Amino acid sequence: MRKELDKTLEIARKEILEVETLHDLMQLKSRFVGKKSVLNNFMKKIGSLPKEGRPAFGQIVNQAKNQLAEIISNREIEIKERDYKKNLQANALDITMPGRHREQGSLHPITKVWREIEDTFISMGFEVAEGFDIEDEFHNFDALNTPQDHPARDLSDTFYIENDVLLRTQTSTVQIRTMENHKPPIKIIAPGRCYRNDNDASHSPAFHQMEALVIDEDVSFADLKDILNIFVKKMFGSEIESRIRPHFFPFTEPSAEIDIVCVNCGGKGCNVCKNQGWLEMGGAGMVDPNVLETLGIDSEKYSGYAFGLGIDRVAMLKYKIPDMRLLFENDLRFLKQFSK
Ligand code: 2NM
Repeated sequence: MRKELDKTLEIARKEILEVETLHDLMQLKSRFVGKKSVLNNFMKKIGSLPKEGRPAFGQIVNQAKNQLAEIISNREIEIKERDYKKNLQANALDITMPGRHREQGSLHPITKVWREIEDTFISMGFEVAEGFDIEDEFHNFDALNTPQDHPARDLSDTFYIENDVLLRTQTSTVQIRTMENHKPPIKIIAPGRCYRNDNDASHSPAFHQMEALVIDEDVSFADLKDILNIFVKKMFGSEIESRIRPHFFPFTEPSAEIDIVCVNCGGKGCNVCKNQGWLEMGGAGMVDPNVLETLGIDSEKYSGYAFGLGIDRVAMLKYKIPDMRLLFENDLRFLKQFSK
């Protein structure tokens, strides 16, 4: 029986050391050291031995059982460690890889400049007025003292939807509606989208304007120059000079165009300002008495100034954007430069 036991132990050790999975190991465990195991069978057979040999053999079987149990538990630790390492390797995480991040959006440069201009005038006591993109000829032309044969009324300049229905060519329509509905004093800005049949590097068929209107007693051209000067310095910096040049608009008299010193060359002359040293930013003037009277405002008692700025043009000047079309292409490589 001793020989049989040794043989069994030898087989058990070999099988335990060769077993590869935890599952198979547990089967070996129950086969060799469990309740119905081979070693328990040896215990049961003790009775068939001569009496004096029984205790010694019992001890031997017990020792063998303990030994096997230890080998099994060592093998179990080995297998578990091996599986753990395998698992770590299979699911390895490279903590040096860049993380996945959410892209941060940003305001469009036109929106930024729009809000900045708006805030500047609000801080000087202006209210923001809004109107309609689709207008009639009275509010877009007639009330603005624009003659019937003025070229701006041409199909080639204005988008007509049908007879007497058109896309506004300037936001002056908003000032006209304000004068229709409110008595002076009036102090408003009218930001919004305008439409003209024009399309090149410095003109977009849908562009943005900010027009202002101030009407009160004793409003003078000096007040107009003052407010424009304050605006330019707030928008572009205190060192930036501006000037006004005589011009003509049907709705203002006298009229002027507003220039600022070229932000690119500082006035020396470059390709941005076409060697002029100055860049055009908008138009301005004293509201023509005809316009006031048409809207029932006493032009003997009241006077006013108005001006209009191209928001897109201001954005181009401020950010040195060479082509207006860049503002409307929505190319992320361009827009991302304004995310700060
Ligand atoms: C400009 C330039 C000069 C203007 C005039 C008026 C109104 F309604 F009062 F007559 N609104 N806007 C005006 C004057 C607009 O834009 C270049």
